[in-house]
Amino acid sequence: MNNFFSIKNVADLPELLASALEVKKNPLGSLELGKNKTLGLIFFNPSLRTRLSSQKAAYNLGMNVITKNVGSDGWTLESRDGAVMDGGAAEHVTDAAKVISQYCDVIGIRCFAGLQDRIEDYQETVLRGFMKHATVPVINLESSTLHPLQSFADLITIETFKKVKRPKVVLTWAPHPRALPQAVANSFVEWMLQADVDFVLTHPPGYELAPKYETKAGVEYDQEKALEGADFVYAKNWSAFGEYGEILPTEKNWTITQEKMNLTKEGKFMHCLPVRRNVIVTDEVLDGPNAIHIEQSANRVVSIQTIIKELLT
Ligand code: AN0
Ligand code: CP
Repeated sequence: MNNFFSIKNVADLPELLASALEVKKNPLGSLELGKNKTLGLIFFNPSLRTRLSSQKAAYNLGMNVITKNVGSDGWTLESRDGAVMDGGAAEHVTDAAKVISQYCDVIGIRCFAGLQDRIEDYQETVLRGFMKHATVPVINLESSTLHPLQSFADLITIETFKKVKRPKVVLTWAPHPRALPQAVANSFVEWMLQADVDFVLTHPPGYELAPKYETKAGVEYDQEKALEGADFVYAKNWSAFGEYGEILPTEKNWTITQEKMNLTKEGKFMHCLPVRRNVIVTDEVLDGPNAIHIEQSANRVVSIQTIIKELLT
C-alpha cells in the first residue's frame, strides 16, 4: 500500500480485516515499528475522533505526531493545477506537500467538500494534489467524497458484533439541520459492497448518491421496509448529490426512533459521530442497549493503526 485514499488501495480486504483484529487484540504489539518516525496530521476542517484516534494510534506504534490546522493557523492553500495565485491563497499544495514530506514519514489530510461545486469536489483536488506531490504515503482523513478510515472502523465493528455469518446491514439517511457531505455514505456503500453482508440503502427521493455508488447499491425508498429484519442500522445524513449540496424537504420523518428499531432483528444502531440527538436518532435509541456508536469510535484507533502499519511495512 502506497497511499490510503479509498478501498481501492486495499489489495485484500479479508486480510486487512484480520490484521485489524490482531491490532485490536494487541494494540502495543508493534511499538518498535514507528520508532523515530513522524505522523503529520493536516486538518482543513474540525475533528474530534479522527484527530485523537490518529494520535493515539501513532503513539501505539511508537511514532511522534505533528498536527496542523490549515484554516486557523496556516497559509491558505491553493489546490487547482495551473492556478494564477493572485487571490486569497498564499501557497500551493504542490509545494506544501513536498515541504511537509521533509518533516513527516506519513501524512494524514482532512479536507471536506465545499458543497458549492460538485465537479470540483468530486475531482478531489486537495487529496489528489497531496498524493501527487508528497514524497511519503498519504492517508485520507475524510476528503470531499470519501471517509475510508470511518468505513474500515465500521466494518471492524460489524465483524466483532455480528451474530450471523452474513448480517443484514442498512444504511439509512436521517435528517440534519445543516448541509453535510456525502463522504461517509459513499465510503460506507463501497466497503459494504465488498464485505460479507447483505447491504440495503434507504433514503428519501432526491437524496440519491453519485451514480457510481447508488447504482451498485440499489435503493429501497421505503425506510420501514428497509429496516425489517436488519442486524445493523447505520444512520447518516447527507445533502443532495443531484441538487448538489441542497437540503430537500421530505414527506415523512426519517429520524431513527425505537419504534423503527423494533422492526429490526434486535438490530445494533451505528453512527460515525458527531450525532445530533433527537434529530438523527432519539435519545432512547442512542442511550439504549443496542447502540454501538461508542465501540465504533474506539475502532477508529484500530482502523488507522492498521493502515499506518501497512504503510510503514
Ligand atoms: C461530517 C460529515 O458528515 O462528513 C463529519 C462526519 C465524520 N459531519 C459533520 O460535519 C457534522
Ligand atoms: N467520525 C469522525 O470522523 O469524527 P470526527 O469528525 O470528530 O473526526
